[in-house]
Amino acid sequence: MSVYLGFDASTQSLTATLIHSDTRSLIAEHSLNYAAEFPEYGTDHGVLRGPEPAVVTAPPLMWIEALDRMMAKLTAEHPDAMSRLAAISGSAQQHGSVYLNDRWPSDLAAARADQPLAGQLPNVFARPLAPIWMDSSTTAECQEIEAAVGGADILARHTGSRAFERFTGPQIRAFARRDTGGYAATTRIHLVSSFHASLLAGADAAIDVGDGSGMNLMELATRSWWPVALDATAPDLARRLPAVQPSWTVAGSLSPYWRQRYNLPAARIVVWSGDNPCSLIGTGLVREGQLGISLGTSDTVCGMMRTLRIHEAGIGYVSASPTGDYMGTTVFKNGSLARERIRDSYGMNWASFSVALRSTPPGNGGAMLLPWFDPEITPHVIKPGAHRIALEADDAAGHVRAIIEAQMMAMANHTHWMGGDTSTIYAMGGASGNRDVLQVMADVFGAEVIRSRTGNAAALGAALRAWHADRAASSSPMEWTEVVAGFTDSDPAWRVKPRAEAVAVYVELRRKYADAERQALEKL
Ligand code: XUL
Repeated sequence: MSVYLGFDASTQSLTATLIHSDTRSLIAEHSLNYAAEFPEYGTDHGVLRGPEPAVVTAPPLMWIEALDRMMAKLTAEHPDAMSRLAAISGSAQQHGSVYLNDRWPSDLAAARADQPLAGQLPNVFARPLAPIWMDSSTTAECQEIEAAVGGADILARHTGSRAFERFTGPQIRAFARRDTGGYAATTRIHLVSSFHASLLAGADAAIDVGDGSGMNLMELATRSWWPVALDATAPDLARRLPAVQPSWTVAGSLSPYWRQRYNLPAARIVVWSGDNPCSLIGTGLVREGQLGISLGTSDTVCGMMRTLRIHEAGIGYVSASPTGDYMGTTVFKNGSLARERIRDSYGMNWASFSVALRSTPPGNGGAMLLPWFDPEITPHVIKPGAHRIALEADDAAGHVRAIIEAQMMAMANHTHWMGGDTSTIYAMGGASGNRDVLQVMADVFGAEVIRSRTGNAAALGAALRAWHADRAASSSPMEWTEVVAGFTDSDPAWRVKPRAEAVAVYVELRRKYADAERQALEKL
């Protein structure tokens, strides 16, 4: 009986999903919330914001502690399953980068099993904090990189996207410029994903092509680092980056630290990937054209593509997918934190939030909100601010409907470029557990919305990737459709159909919303 473990190191929490491959069943799913479990790091929802609001980081030491605590929990609660672990992989928030110095390889390899790992790695960082995907402070670097490679369209054609503030290349350039000493001391730059995989393997793990696509550094056609982009980004970058490898690469086996500390077998460590590529697998979207919407810290719309389709003007981005194909992704930064902001500012909980949604009509009587509380990725908004249109400040229920309608309309309006079949939408992520939210999604898209049974698609996707890679490494490869079968079936109780009258309202309202967006952007 083989057991596979998938992690999801997301912005706000670390989740672990354990599966049995033989019985195609879920053994367990556990989550640790960073802010609640590790208050000593002082994060707010897992992130740190400095005096400059555009700068957003997270402490990598906290991630190490979380990995240790999760392993302790899993082995205490599921000793039998953990003793049969065949392979482990993971998913992580994309784009974030970890800067390590020359002590990293030796201190990691020498870690002793009788002491926690974080306490043994305080000196391996060339930069104590990791910039993450929510950072929007690198507009100048984006422009410089685009200019140096010959233009935004050329960068998009080669790497899958124009330069985005949160992408790793612009972030590396900003660090190399703002802290030349820190950059000089950096001998290795990992993504959040490859950093976690390295911790498990006890040595540098490769960056997978899926997460590597979110850096503005990898050439999609060859799936290797693009020297022109490396040169445009920072001096002597090639030697600081790990290799980039297919998503089913085995990076090594579980290091002695974990084996001895938790009495675990030498499970294969499969390279980690980004949360969006992993969610695609965990929702079973392995066929061309199926569109998935994840309602998480960020809201994202993803779909698998067999052939490359680039959005050169740069609304969304294209990456290599874990299946070996391509995937399109469009990201909306004001996701769950914006929903929570409305919930909290009107003293609601999720139950009263739902009541408010049900008590307001589709179209909200013409009241609208452009919910750019944080700088927005889609559309590109650097100067944050929410814009209310015919919406009274004290109208609590109106705000609830306005935020959900705005998020759904923005997603529907900005994702045409991905092509794809919008007659059925696969919903995932925390807020997909709210049927009233899914009803708005169904009505705005005019599509049936299906929710998969799994709570955490990214962690499940990581566990399934571990299984797929383990079989490939054992010379008995499986087709992706076979890997996901049974695990990613939709829940018949969670199929939400569009209502014709509401669909008609949104056909009109989506145009008005697009106009309102355009006007607001012109004034910024
Ligand atoms: C993707 C993106 C976010 C993060 C965090 O481009 O920035 O979805 O991966 O979830």
